[in-house]
Amino acid sequence: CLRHSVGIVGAPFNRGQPRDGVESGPDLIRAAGLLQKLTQQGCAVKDYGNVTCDDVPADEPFGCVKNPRTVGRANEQLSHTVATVKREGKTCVVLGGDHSLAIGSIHGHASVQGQLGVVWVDAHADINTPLTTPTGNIHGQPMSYLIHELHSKVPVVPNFSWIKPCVSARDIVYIGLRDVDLGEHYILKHLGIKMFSITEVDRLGIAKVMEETCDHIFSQVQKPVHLSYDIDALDPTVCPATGTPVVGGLTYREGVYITEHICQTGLLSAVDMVEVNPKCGRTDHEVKSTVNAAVDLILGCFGRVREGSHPSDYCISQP
Ligand code: B3U
Ligand code: MN
Ligand code: MN
Repeated sequence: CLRHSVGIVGAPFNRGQPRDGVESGPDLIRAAGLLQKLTQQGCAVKDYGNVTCDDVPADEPFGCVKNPRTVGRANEQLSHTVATVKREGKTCVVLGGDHSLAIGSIHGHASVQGQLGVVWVDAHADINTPLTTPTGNIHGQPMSYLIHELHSKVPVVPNFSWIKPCVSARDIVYIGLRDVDLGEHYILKHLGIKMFSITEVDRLGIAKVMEETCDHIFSQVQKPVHLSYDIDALDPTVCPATGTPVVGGLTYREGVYITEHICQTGLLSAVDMVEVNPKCGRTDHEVKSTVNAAVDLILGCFGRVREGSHPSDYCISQP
């Protein structure tokens, strides 16, 4: 049995989208007992604290891209922190914050590990370029800055010049998509990116989806996996406290199954858990349900199994 060594990084980024509240994600997920629960299930856990996301003054839009300098600077810091966690030999967990943090998280991860497989679990593809984005929100764009094949299509945004594309289109798998923009759909099809929209989850079942996900990611060589998990992939009945909920999402069970299956590969190297926004919950129950799901998804990444588990030295007492 593997003893996971886990490094937690908080990234309270909120400038990749317009809503307040998502910056509380890291501390809420910690307050729900994440570190204690990971420790209880046998992980060695180190908390690296939060990466700050200070507003850069006079951060004028670049074209229609909003808050470019603030988001660019914060991600540069995050990239360095994630690289430190990876150099120290731990599986990195980045707690968001909005999904723009995937820029720094994946960049920092790849800077140490080289070629990665990326599993992106989300209602959205987050692959708009600065030129295709319908909203200007950078949380809808992170993948476009990271993919080699899109490099010539992406202009250099202020404070983004440190980014080097580090992921190949063939090493990406999407799961749970159900709200994809026109430009994004073109990019996904044009680059032949593997995707299991919620329709494929319905057709195949989550077990087959995960089998095929791993077949795809590991088809050439075994490589470290970066799991970028947007809580809005889950159905809003389970996870309503998020900025852009989309009906018809993954069930809690499908969501957890994804983490259990990736854990089983033994190649999980970094996880992002993003877009928990308490201010988008209408009741305390809605917020708790969302935060608890985020915690359970992370626990599933590190060996929690639903049938129960026992230490190898456990014996029941004799009468
Ligand atoms: N695709 C849209 C909407 C969106 C993306 N990610 C979220 N919403 N959470 C966009 O803004 O690019
Ligand atoms: Mn999303
Ligand atoms: Mn997302």
